[in-house]
Amino acid sequence: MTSAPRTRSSAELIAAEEPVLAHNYHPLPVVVARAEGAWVEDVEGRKYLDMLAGYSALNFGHRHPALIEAAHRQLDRLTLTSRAFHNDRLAEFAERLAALTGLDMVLPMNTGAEAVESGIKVARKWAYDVKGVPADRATIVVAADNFHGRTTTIVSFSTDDTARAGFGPFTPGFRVVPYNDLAALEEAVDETTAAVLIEPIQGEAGVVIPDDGYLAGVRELTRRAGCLFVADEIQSGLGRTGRTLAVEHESVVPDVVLLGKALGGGIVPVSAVAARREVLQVLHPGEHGSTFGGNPLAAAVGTAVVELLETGEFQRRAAELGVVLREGLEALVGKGVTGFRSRGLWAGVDVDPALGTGREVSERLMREGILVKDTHGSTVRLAPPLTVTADELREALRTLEKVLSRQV
Ligand code: IF1
Repeated sequence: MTSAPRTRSSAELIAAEEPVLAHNYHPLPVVVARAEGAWVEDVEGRKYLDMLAGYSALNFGHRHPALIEAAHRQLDRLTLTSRAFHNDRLAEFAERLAALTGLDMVLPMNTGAEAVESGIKVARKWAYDVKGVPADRATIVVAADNFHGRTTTIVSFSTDDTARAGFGPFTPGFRVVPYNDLAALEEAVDETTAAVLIEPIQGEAGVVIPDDGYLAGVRELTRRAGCLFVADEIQSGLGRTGRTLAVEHESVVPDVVLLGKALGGGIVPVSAVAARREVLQVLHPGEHGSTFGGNPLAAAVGTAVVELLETGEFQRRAAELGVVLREGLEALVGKGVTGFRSRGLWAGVDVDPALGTGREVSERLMREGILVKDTHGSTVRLAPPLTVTADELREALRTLEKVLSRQV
């Protein structure tokens, strides 16, 4: 009889990764073994409050019962057909996701980057087939400090050298303008412009929230210029900011919305392009696709996610608890926090560099049982599951205060 596999310790597992796992990350030294709700547990049984939530892929917490149930039910029936055939889950997913976003059609993909790439391809094809831009001349305007994923085309328009260096040659056809600058955007848009692609709030840049009126300005400018407004809501969407989509804070409806992360409930990769009919109907059979895009397991979980969002409960929780988060952070300004930006349950917190880098603060918080991730420099991102309680939020803020006052 084979003996039960020996459970290796956290330290042994971290060491075991080193020779065999690509070093494209520098994770905090914690090895998660199980999780539920807003809490994770490491190999040794230590518990941590997860204030990162998979960079907003775990908006409904770890293993939300309704999502796990939907996944188990589908696992016992059908997991993959490819799109060579129909499956009995995809129509409902597309119907309910379109209704949730207020758009007409859906293109199901898997990762966020695939949704972004698909959005770029569809915007370009719309420019040629509908707008009449000469072949191969379409341009797309993006914002400096953007983050839209890691593919070669996407890093082609990144302004972060770490994300670009060593991956050229790059895809042409992109123009970069400063974020939150309508005049610069106006300058960059011309008759070749297929779309303006922006994050309604810039996540990796440190939760950068544009001035009130910026999103409405982008909407008006793109309408006037006859190009598409493509909103990347992969991190900002699905309840995170207190609304279903972050663009709703300015009552703006883009032509195209890109979704991912939480759309898969933290269980399977699910992403999508949701768009006006005029845009997505430029795609004809054989022109785009994906082996797993729209698979029945993803569609079943995605539908369960949409169902959770249809009630508005998670959006209300993010808005209400966002007040607790904001008030808690306001109380820390001058006590190690030099500034912060927050909307709903999402905050970028700038820590006094004299107290340490974002990474050092994250490590101190980890030792105190709180998991967060730094972005750049001394900014720490807070994005707990939307299921977090007010008490858990206050505990995290108290721990942040303790860490910043160097009591630990
Ligand atoms: C990692 C942060 C990074 C995104 C937006 C598309 C994508 C993302 C607005 C691509 C992904 C993830 C990638 C992940 C860490 C996280 C992230 F911004 F959220 F913090 F890297 F910058 N649009 N963001 O935020 O989606 O292909 O990853 O599914 O570890 O790289 P993806």
